[in-house]
Amino acid sequence: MKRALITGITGQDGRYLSEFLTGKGYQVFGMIRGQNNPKAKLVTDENPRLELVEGDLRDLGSLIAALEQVQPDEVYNLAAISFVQLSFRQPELTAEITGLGVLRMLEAIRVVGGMENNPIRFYQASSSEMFGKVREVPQTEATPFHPRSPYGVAKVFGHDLTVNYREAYGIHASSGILFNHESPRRGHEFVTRKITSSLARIKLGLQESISLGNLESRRDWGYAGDYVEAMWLMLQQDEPDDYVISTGETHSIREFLDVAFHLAGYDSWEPYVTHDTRFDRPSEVDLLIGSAAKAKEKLGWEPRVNFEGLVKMMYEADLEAEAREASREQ
Ligand code: NDP
Ligand code: GDR
Repeated sequence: MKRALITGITGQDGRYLSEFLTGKGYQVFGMIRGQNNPKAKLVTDENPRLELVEGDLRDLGSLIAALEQVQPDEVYNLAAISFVQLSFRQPELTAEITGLGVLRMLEAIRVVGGMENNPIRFYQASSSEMFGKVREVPQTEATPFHPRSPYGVAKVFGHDLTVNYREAYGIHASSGILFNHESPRRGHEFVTRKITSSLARIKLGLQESISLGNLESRRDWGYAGDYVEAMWLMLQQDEPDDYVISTGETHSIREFLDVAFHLAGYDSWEPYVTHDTRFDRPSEVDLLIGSAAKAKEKLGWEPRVNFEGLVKMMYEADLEAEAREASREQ
């Protein structure tokens, strides 16, 4: 039975990946931080075969201890400060966790696995935010980076380091350059989930409007359940490498609103959306659209859920959850 360690187990991707790997027959360990983390119960209720180990990306000793305890075949490093807007307010913490955290995990693997023929395979959660002010359209593995936030800068550091540890120490380290991926498990701070959960509440008469920032930026949005399979596929290859994972379609926030409000039976979203400058960013990523041609060719990976299917899945899940919550409160 293969053994996998996932950091960021309580996040959107950690939850899907743990279920995916358990389904493949893995023994899965999730790294959990803090004392009495309330999300521990959520993830073990969801996946009763998941085991938890303590650790924090800010603490090298805790990473070494986790690796010694788990003895993993594969490590998926998903933990991060992942909210771009927060990274402008807490840039040092973002660099510490999203950037230096990768260094600590790679060092832990180097130390625990030994320098030569290190058997631990490593996945780094890199991001399309690294492309930032995009140098070409669509973005591929060869597109130069121009990050536009402290988060993007920290991810470039983690990505470059992953490549360096592969080249310097022969570690089977791969970097997945994943474009935005969403789901009913997406955090409420991200724009897609903020829209679908607010819309569900508007539909149920529990809320009047949504305050948003920039509606013009364009993202290549896929479904998280599809994307975790790509992470696993990367670690099954003989050679480690970097792969863009995306749908190849781009949509603005306005288009997301169009589809969501139409699904909910509204002619227009405009009466329900207000602009709040607090959600604008000091520098923005205007356009993202990826080419996953390499992943298709080498990994045989393709997304299954399209944009409309994704919006529908998220809105319907939120409508059900909000209705359940409202009836419980009555
Ligand atoms: P989430 O924000 O949902 O999850 C982040 C996870 O990181 C949480 O489990 C959190 O744990 C954990 N974490 C934060 N700080 C630490 C720390 N100091 N030590 C250990 N764990 C910590 O992210 P997603 O699941 O959406 O994304 C997973 C990864 O993929 C992230 O690295 C993200 O940057 C990257 N990514 C995501 C994309 C997306 O569209 N979702 C696209 C491209 C890249 P806790 O619950 O304790 O706070
Ligand atoms: P992003 O996702 O920054 O692409 O990072 P987010 O959903 O936060 O923003 C997408 C776009 O929507 C605009 N926007 C708003 N965003 C939020 N969060 N809240 C608002 O009210 C709002 N109004 C407009 C933003 O300005 C932006 O242009 C996500 C994260 O998961 C990263 O960790 C990951 O690396 C990238 O996707 C790929």
